[in-house]
Amino acid sequence: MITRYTCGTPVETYAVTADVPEGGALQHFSLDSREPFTFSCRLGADDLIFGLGETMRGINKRGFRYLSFNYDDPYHKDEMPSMYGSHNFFVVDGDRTFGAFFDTPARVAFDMDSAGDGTITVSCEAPGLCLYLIDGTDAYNVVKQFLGIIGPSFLPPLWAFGYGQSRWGYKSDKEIRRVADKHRALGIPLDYLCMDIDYMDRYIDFTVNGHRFPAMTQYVEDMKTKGLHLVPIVDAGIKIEPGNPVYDEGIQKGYFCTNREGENFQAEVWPGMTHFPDFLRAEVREWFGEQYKFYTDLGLDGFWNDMNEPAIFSTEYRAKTAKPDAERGDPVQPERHIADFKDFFHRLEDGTRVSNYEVHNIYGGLMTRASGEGLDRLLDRRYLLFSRSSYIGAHRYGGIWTGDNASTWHMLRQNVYHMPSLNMCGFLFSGADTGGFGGNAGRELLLRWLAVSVFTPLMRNHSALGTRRQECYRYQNPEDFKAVISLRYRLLPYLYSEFMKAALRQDMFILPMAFGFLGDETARRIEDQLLVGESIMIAPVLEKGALGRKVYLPEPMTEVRWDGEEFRCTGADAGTREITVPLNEVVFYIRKDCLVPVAKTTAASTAELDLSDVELLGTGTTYRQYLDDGYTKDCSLERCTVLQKEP
Ligand code: MIG
Repeated sequence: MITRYTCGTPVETYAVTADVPEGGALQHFSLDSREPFTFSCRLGADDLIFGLGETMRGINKRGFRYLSFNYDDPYHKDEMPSMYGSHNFFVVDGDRTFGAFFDTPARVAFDMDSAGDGTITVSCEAPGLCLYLIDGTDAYNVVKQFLGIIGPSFLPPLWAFGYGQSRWGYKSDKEIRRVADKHRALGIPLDYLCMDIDYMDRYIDFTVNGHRFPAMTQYVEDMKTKGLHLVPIVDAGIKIEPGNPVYDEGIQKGYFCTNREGENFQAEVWPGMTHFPDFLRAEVREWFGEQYKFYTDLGLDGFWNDMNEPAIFSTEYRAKTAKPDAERGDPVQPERHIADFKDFFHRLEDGTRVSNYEVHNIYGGLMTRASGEGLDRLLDRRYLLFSRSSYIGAHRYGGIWTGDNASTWHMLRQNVYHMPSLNMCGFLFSGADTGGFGGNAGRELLLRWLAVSVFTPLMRNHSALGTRRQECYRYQNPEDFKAVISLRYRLLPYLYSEFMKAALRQDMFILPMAFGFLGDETARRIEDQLLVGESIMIAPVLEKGALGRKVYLPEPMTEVRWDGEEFRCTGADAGTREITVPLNEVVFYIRKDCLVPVAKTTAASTAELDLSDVELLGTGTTYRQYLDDGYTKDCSLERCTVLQKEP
């Protein structure tokens, strides 16, 4: 049961697509103050809290504070209050089981019992908000109801589930081609390569640097014949440069955000001084979406939206007004994180002006919507789109990646924690920078990270300028990397099918153990094992130097060991066991009475993969496989066929 509780005059966020009735008296929370709107609720001693999407720390969010205020901070540490996205939905699981979604584009602070006295406090700095409250039989049931009101997930093409290689610093078509050739020569599967900001002319969106990429159309075509897609980055800001048609038209039509004085807001980002498109208006979104024609005309069908929190290097207003943090007394967020957004204004559909500070968290998600809707008009096939910033609802238009993590064991673990939390908020197509963005990835870390990424929808190796080169072939024994990545391709008949079924049913793809084994107290608290689709449980090795790990099985399962060549299946009893996992192997589990279809051979790219030529692993008797050509927009559960295991 879902009800809505409206406070003040909320700004439209487009998160909820269903018509949810107003519920009368406030349930579960008490409203303690109206400025800011502050809600509190009491927890039972053993209650857990799930949700909050892209936030740091574990799957159970209890015991800490979090903040929704999209921000680009490349130093991810547990204490950082907010990341790139705002996902204001959580579920209390315990004495009472209910979900709450605080739908507001403004800053929201969540104190999830940081004092340890059993209190949740949520403060919303907005003149209005809608609070959606969901009652359900268990936490998973609550999440499914929530996913039901925010609309279905974006559906990427099959190739987007392949392995992708990316790096900030690839300078030319030749360099990217060399990277691709190396993968092909060593038999490391690969489906796409990302082009970071250096493909552009002076970091200007919707341009190509003609010296570095002299024949882009031909290049895109050539790569496609090798089964490779190119994925350009697109930044939010438009360079101030008269003569550039996108800039000129934006100025002429009044499509950019303004400052306090009503002039176009200026901020320094990669291209120098830029203006930001006012994505809060439909007309502006439509215009921005049309600009992707520049890329689709080149034959491109994958896109990567960045810097859309928006990230800003500097503004004059910040230089003039920002007080040192010590003088401000904002306990959760440094001044430099917020000053820019108070001199940055939007015009809403009805003509009202609001500062970005008040609607900050929906900006990036609306960029995704603008590009997704544009691409939908431009292309008759599915395309890849993922974004850095997001708000709930943006999952209908594209995926997200979790931004500038680092090559550390801690961030590998965080990737595992993020996946179910993002799924609870609708972001099924997501993943982290495999191997870590900042810092230097060692061989062991990259191999263990790949073994996790095999199971995340977005599987992309990405690293920052100036860090150690992170392509698999740079490390000793590249065949070990090939072995791990090949598992992804062998598993794609299952992973693709499970993703599509979850998306079409408005369900989760990656779940916490708690959701799969209701009533099992151990499973309820486990954070380093996950469920992937309905048949697989993973228990990845997340510790440096570890030969293996301890695994908890809530029920008897099939233990599957992949050694790069074949699958070895053995029965495993319920309970706790110790497993050894060499760096070039992956162990995963198939749930009781379940099946996993695996491809009979691996492939250099998804273009060569036959999803219907499968072998069935596990002890189940039937599996419902979703199958299509990998591109069609006409997706429905009717495309499922039932596979039977021969006795
Ligand atoms: O200020 O385009 O998160 O993936 O490589 C950094 C360069 C801008 C941030 C993205 C990262 C990308 C980088 N970008």
